[in-house]
Amino acid sequence: MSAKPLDAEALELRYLGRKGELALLLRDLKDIPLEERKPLGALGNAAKADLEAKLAELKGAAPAAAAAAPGLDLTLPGQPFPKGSLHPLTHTMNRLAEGFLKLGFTMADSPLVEDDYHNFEALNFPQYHPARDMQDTFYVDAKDAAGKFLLLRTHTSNAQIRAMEKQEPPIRVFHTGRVFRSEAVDASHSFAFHQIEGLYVDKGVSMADLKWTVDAFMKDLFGSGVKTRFNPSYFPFVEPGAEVDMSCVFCKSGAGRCPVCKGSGWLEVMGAGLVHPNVLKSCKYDPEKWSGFAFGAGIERFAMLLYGISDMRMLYENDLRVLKQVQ
Ligand code: 2U9
Repeated sequence: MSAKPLDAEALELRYLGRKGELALLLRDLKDIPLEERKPLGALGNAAKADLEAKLAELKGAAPAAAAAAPGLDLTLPGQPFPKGSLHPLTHTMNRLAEGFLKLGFTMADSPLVEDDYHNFEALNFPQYHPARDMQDTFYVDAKDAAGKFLLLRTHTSNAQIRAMEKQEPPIRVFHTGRVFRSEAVDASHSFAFHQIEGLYVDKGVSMADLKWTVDAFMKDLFGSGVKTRFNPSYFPFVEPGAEVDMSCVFCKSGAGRCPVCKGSGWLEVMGAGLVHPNVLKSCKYDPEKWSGFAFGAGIERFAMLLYGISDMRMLYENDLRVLKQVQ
C-alpha cells in the first residue's frame, strides 16, 4: 500500500487553523494554574513554530537551505535580466505592413532561394537583357527538380508572380522580406537588404489609383502634412514606371542646408508603375481585360528615415546603442 501524499493546506487547517487542534489546546490553558500554564504555553508556542516551519517547507515556500544559511535573504530583489526588443528593421517592416493591411492588401509569401523564371523571366527580364546587370546576384551551386538554375532572389517581386499564378484577378497583395544583390557595401548599399512590394490587379486600374494609394500610405506613416510626387523612370516589370519622392520630413521646406534632402526638399523613397503587359501575360492574366499597379521600396531607407539613422551599416552591426533606441 502506498502512502498518501501530504496535503499542506489540509494539515494547516487541522493543526494551525482558528479552530485547529493546537488553537483548542492553547485556549484551554487559561483554565490551568499559572505556574503550570507558563511551561505548557512555551511548549505550545514552540510546537506551533515547528509546525509552521514544516508546513512552509512542505509548500516549498521556505527551502530548508534558507533556514540553514542565516546570511541568505530571500526577500532581496533578483538580478535584472536584460529585456530584448524587436530589431529596427522588423519594427519598420511591421509598421509598413500595418499600413498596407489597412488599405485592404493581404500578405503574400515566397522563397528566398528562387528559380531564374520567377525572379527574372516572368518579370520581363529576358535572359540576355541588360536590365539583369542592375540586379547581379548570387547563384546557388545546384538546380531545382526541374533542372532550373537557383539563385538568391534580387527583389520581393517573386512573391507577386507566385501569388498571381495561384489566384485569378482581382488581386491585392504585398510582401516584405530579405533580398540579395552582388553589391559592394557602403553607407547606402548592402549585399543583403529588405524590401516591401505591393501589387493590385483589377479592371481599369490606372496611375491615378497608384498615386492615391502611395500618397495615402505615406501620409499614414509620416503624417498628413507629407506630400508625394512621381518622376518618370524605367523598370522592366512596369510601363509606365516612376520613382516616388516624399517631401523631406526633416527640414519640411527644402530652403535650408538640410543634410538629408541636400536642400532639395524631396527624398526618393519608392519605385512604382503599371504592371507591364508581358508580366500579366506570363501569369496568364489577359492584359486586354486586366490592368494593375505595383510598387517597391527598401525597408532600410524607411528605417533610416523613421529612426534618424544616417548609415545603413548601423542596422547590421548589432550595436546595442542603436538597437535600444527602437523599443
Ligand atoms: C510585379 C510587377 C511589378 C514593383 C516595383 C519598383 C518599381 C522599384 C525598388 C525601390 C528601391 C527596389 O529596394 S529597391 O531598390 N523598386 O523601384 N518595384 S515597381 O513592381 C512589380 C512587382 C511585381 C509582378
